[in-house]
Amino acid sequence: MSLLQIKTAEFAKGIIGTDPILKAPFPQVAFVGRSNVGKSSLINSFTGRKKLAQSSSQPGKTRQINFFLINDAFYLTDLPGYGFAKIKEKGREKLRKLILWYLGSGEARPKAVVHIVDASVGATEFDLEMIALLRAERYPVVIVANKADKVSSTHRRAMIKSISDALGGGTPIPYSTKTGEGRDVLLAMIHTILSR
Ligand SMILES: Nc1nc2c(ncn2[C@@H]2O[C@H](COP(=O)(O)OP(=O)(O)O)[C@@H](O)[C@H]2O)c(=O)[nH]1
Ligand SMILES: [Mg+2]
Repeated sequence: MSLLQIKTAEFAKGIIGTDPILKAPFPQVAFVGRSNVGKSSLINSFTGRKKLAQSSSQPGKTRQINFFLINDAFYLTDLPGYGFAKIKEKGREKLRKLILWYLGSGEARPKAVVHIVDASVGATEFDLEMIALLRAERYPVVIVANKADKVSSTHRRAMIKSISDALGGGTPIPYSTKTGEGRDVLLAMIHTILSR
């Protein structure tokens, strides 16, 4: 198993629409997930940088798509969390449009999408909507079941199967930003995707 080594990781830019960065000669790997699934924590864990993506106690705070340049070779893109009820209707619609534009317009076209779900909650209706979009757009998808530490070992298999069934196949990678479980598997998968 060949792992991706994260040598450098730096914030490049936050965008809210078309931008010259989309023409940069680097592939993008998008990270998407419902608000509060631990996406910021996961980006920090994955890159091995404590504060790269601010992990915030206020869900739904990210209103832009953040580009992080990794190893001067690819962009990790952090999309706004979706499905957060506390954002007023208008703001929510804006975020929705931003996500649809990024994933659906063909202008950005990430090479793969990492879809993060909460292992202790399972796939929600928002996750079903997201996976439908990702499949329709024919993205290679990596499903990550974060907060695996919250699921007891007796429930783990059932959790993995239920998420896999709900999202239409593919085995989710159990991940925990608290224990580091799953990091090597995700690093290997991203390595493979970027090598294609
Ligand atoms: N138990 C557990 N909690 C986590 C894990 N990852 C994130 N969290 C917690 O989930 C909450 C939301 O995390 P955050 O990274 O801000 O989520 P985001 O809204 O998706 O960016 C925080 O309280 C984190 O400490 C994990 O792997 N296990
Ligand atoms: Mg966040």
